[in-house]
Amino acid sequence: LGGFDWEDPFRLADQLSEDERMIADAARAYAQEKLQPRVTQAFQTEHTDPEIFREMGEMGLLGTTIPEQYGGIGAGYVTYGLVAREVERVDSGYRSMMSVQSSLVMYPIYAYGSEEQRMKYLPKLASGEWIGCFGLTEPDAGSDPASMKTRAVKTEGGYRLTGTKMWISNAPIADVFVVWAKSDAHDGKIRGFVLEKGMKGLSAPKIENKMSLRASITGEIVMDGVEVGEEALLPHVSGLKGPFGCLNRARYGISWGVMGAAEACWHGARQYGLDRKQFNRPLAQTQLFQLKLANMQTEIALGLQASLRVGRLMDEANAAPEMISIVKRNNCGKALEIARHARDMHGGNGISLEFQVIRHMVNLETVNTYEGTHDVHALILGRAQTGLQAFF
Ligand code: TGC
Ligand code: FAD
Repeated sequence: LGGFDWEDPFRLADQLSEDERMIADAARAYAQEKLQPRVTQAFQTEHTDPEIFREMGEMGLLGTTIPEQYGGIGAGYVTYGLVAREVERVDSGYRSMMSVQSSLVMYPIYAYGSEEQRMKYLPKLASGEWIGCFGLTEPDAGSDPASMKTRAVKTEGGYRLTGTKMWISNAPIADVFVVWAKSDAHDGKIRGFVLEKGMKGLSAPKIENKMSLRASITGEIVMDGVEVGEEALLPHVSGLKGPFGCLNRARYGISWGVMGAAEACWHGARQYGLDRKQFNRPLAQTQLFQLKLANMQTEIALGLQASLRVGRLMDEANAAPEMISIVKRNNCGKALEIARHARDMHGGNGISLEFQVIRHMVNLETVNTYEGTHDVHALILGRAQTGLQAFF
């Protein structure tokens, strides 16, 4: 029989390649040395430092799956997941900044864009010189993006876009906007457009006073008759499968990321229980405390194995969206539960930002909601096994 490492119960590390381990270690070192020291203040003051994109770009953490000729490092989806785990171990907001740039901006330009669009945008997005955002959600179209109101109307040289996107990560500091609109020139089908900061009629006001994901800036995208040329259209995709193709990747990354946040909470609770004595013994020596630690360890070990399996299938281009719904939904739900328990196990100290757990807890409320809520993913899975549509 082999040994048991409490931190890595199923020896996930042994299931990774040398390259995967190396990139994960580098991401961990960057996140712990450069992100961890500034996160509490960033969260407190609701400040997003655009420099973080440059730092991540330099480390090769943006668009990890994009081929080298466009500025990426041509790594696989398991590597992308491992990076998300390390960044979100510090803060879900930092992972959000990274995954929007990688999966929701670089991926659609790479997968659906023209060669000119790839060459123009991808290298600068990979280096972090340009910041990107992804506009799908609207004030009246969240879980049901098919009901979006944003329209692209054909003009002589291109299109005129009108509409408002809501809850958009990175938008107020973005240089590049991937937005989805119903296009009258394409039978009202949803099409993707790449807009640029400074275009007439385009603005991105910040949404203030979020109590969650405060280190990651969020805004609206207001398009008041934005005129673009034909070259702004993403030529190679039409319909909801365009944005969903991007969401598959981002949702998969989130499934790893939230396990990083959960690990941070678990490790914090364990250490707190070892350090703090009540009734003349460490809290960690009580049965209830150990039960909670065992539950955390079990859910995280299972969640990471599941994400690894889905990641391997993604690397073989053989994963189904429903598999991604399972890991996004379950890992987010479990991470949120773990963060709430860890907060409780820290007692009064648990509500202080100093002990980190409440920050993870409130962040995970967002992560459980965006990219398809916990319940919406249940409906996707319910439909897949009954053949019955329960959305409406
Ligand atoms: P439905 O009839 O199911 O599908 C319409 C068309 O889309 C295709 N499709 C997919 N293609 C690829 N991957 C997937 N996962 C796909 N899901 C659907 C489908 O095949 C069909 O194609 P076609 O060619 O037949 O037309 O559409 P519906 O309107 O019934 O959808 C219902 C539902 C609930 C599944 C869907 O709308 C949904 O998932 N809603 C959740 C919305 C969501 O996830 N929004 C995310 C916004 S972006 C964001 O939150 C970023 S936060 C990032 C950060 O900060 O980290
Ligand atoms: P709603 O769809 O109104 O849902 C409200 C509640 O109703 C939920 O509990 C939901 O599960 C439930 N519900 C909805 N439909 C059904 C149904 N048929 N049956 C049963 N229950 C149902 N979007 C982007 O496009 N780009 C981004 O970068 C982005 N970043 C975000 C960042 C943050 C901080 C946040 C909070 C959100 C972000 N979003 C982004 C938006 C996010 O994807 C949406 O909030 C999410 O899809 C849910 O939509 P909604 O908020 O309109 O909630």
